[in-house]
Amino acid sequence: MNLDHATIVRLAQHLEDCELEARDTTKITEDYPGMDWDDAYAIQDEIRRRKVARGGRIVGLKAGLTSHAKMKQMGVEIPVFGFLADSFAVPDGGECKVAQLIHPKVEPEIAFVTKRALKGPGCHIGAVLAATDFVMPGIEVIDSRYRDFKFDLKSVVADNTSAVRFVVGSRPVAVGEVDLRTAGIVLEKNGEPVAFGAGAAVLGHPAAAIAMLANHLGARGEEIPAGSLILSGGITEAVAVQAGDSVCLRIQGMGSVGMRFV
Ligand code: OOG
Ligand code: MG
Repeated sequence: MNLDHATIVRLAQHLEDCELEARDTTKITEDYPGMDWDDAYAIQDEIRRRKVARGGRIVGLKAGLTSHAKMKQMGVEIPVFGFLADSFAVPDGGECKVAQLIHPKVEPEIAFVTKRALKGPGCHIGAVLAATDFVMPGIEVIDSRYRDFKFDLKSVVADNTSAVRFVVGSRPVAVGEVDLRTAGIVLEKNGEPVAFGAGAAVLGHPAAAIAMLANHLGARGEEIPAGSLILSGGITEAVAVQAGDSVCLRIQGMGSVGMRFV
């Protein structure tokens, strides 16, 4: 680690204030070019600690930048991991208030819910499928705190991988009932199809993103607890939304999920 504890606390407070006050900022690596991966995850952990200290609950985890479409859109090369807080959850068909956000975009994702803990190293797709209780369609709303969504990987990790809101479908599907590689997806905005893909866009199989998360946590002596909700990452490029828009994600064999922006 290259940053001292006081700097980590200050940067976490700064980024979380930007989230809560819906204002953007410059990339933190501009001021701290020597920041390393451990510093970046330590800042994210401090944001998580702040939310829990205020009575918030961590309700899930997320993988991001797990598809080539997303990596290309953001100009980066490896996946990143973050957390989902209770305050991020929107009910299926519910409203998301744009005034609380900076420049929201939506991503079509496959959500996993685990029935057993997953621990790396050595976690693989088979272990993930065996530990998965069910899967559901999910839409993640991302809202990078960085101006114009311009970031590098360490800055985005510190910023809890742009997480801000999410919605998951209400019909759980057993993981054996659907081929998550070939399952087709359509993301609609205001009734128009705007992005298409299939589960395999995420690392060949979305369960591979969950295995990577378990291996990432394993290297830090942590695990994915049983009963976790995990977003496996955007299947297509993220789509910008504004007040008045409604979005719906349909996944073959898994039903649909939607939300409105007001
Ligand atoms: C980083 C978060 C990406 C995903 O699903 O790929 C992400 C960003 O693009 O702002 O959540
Ligand atoms: Mg995402």
